[in-house]
Amino acid sequence: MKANKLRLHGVYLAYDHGMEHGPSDFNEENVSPRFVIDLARKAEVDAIILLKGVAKAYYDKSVGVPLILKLNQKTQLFKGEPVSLQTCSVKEAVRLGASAVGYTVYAGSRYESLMLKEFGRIEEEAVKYGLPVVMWSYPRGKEIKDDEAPEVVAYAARVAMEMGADVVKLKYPTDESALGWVVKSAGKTKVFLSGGKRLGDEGFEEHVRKVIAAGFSGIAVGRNVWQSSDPINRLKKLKSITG
Ligand code: FBP
Repeated sequence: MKANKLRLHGVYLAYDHGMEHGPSDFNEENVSPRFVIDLARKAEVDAIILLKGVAKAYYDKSVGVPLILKLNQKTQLFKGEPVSLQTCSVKEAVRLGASAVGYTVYAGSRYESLMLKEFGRIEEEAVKYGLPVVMWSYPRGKEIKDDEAPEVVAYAARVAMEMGADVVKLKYPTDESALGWVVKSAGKTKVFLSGGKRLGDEGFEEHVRKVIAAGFSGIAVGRNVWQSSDPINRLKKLKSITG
């Protein structure tokens, strides 16, 4: 399957929550991967983010939206130090039509070295296939007291840059004046905002305006879109802000 090229800018729609959080994030409509993939198609988002099971069963190139296939995953059922290891190869991602691969690194966890090692290998393999690599850079673990502290978010940006990620997905820092420093810390790595729990529509749009003004390239959002009562118009509005 020949993949569509990923634009390193704009709005990516995340839908890996069934595994990461469990189906409690969903309602009768958005529990269906078909419903969310259809949203992505109708709103012409810049990418959809899936894990391999949903991609295998529901995605093909007729969707017309580039796929970012996330290669590692974990559940919330395990309560130990955060660790998420690879469950899908780059080769399989290519076979499933991916335009890019993604991977979450929990820097600060006692298992960070395992994730950094896997990310390093994946990045080298992705380069061979000509695929961009997206890092979910989420410092976490018992040593991380506040994962949204500005210095922690900036460190997360730097980790992605030092590891060769093309795009990094970050939490919104608690001090907005740090947004510019976060972007600088990422160097040439494009910075995307991670959506988080559902805020009011206006509250979330305000965050998106601020990060774009600070030099972020886009957003990778899930719940703030598909948990809304009008997800297509939400996406269109967010796209008009990111450009
Ligand atoms: P949301 O916009 O819904 O927060 O999705 C972004 C995302 O990074 C998902 O890709 C991932 O499943 C989830 O957030 C991880 O959330 P958590 O911070 O709870 O690990």
